[in-house]
Amino acid sequence: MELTKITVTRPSMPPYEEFIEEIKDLWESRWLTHTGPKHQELERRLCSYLETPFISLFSNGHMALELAIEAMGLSGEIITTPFTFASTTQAIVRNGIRPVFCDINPENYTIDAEKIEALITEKTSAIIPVHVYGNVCDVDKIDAIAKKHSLKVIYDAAHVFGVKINGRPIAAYGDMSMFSFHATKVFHTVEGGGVAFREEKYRSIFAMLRQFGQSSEEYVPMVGTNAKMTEIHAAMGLCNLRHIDEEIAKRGKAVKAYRELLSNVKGIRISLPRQGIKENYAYFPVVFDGYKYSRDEVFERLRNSNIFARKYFYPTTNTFAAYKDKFRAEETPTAQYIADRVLTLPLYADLKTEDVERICSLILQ
Ligand code: T4K
Repeated sequence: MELTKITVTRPSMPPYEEFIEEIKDLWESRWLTHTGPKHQELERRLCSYLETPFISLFSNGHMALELAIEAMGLSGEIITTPFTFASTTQAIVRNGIRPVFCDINPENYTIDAEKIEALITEKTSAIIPVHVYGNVCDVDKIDAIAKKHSLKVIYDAAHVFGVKINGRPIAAYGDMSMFSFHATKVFHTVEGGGVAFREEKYRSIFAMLRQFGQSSEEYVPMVGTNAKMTEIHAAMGLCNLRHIDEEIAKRGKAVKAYRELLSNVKGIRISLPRQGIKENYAYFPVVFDGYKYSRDEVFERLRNSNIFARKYFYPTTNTFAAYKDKFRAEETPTAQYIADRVLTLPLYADLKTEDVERICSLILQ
């Protein structure tokens, strides 16, 4: 008998009938894209859920980040980390800006805030830290550094939808926060993304940048692109948002089971939230450091049982072939160390406790 395939993640889906009901009126209105009523409603609902004054929606998280960098007029150098998905670094480089890589801290794999100041030069315009896996950055320290050196901060918040720090929403930190609404994320619109911000002027700038730089049919004051969210995607978001709290709770149940089974195992490190964090259980990374099997051995063993964990985030972005000879990976040793040892285990709302137990017993046996 073939074992059921378990992948690192599996999208949450609203009830089929609910989605059909949500998109029904599009057959009447024939208004399918270009900031239509569903897009606008999703914006309003997300502002309320994420407790942010403004959010602009885009075709995906990557375009959201690229355009956030552009909208803020950043240039020169941006301090960031290489322990992330390709998108973060690519968004900086595609804006013609040099990423300056700061190492990560070994506890929760976010930027090591103690190492930021040494990397600041007269060319530095911003910091783009990544709240990786749902773990939050040292936001207070980053805020203090940014203020001291007059730098902008855009958080790559792709993994932290709904997270709070001591009751304060994650989007309240930095100048902007980019969220990914990709199918594999805690909250999704199939493909999609958003930037949360507090300065109203960016609303119209984002509206132009994502629609060919146009502000009206006959006036094109900016060089823009096409990065709009369609009404069908917004409809998926409206449905998913109604169920988000139960989906996060279901993920939490799987994480609890993992934590119980994998805590206190010699050579296995799991990350636990800092105090006061309301988690969203986005990913479950495990670091094999001195364990009886290497990360790659565990990866293979799971794969042989039809379980597809992922090496998020290996390799680090500063070693990508696209940037050959441009960066020195030795400058971010902790990122290299973790990237060589980390495995992200399957995690999604429908993951059964029996499956978590099976995965853990394959790792532990
Ligand atoms: N910043 C950070 C820190 C990010 O992690 C990401 C995206 C971004 C920025 C950019 O945001 P977006 O532009 O993507 O909105 C996946 C996702 O595509 C990507 O969104 C995500 N991060 C990244 C961490 O994971 P891949 O290349 O691993 O995707 P893929 O196709 O291998 O899918 C992973 C697993 O998900 C599959 O094994 C099966 C499952 N899956 C996937 C898809 C697409 C499904 O069950 N259904 C599906 O439709 O990047």
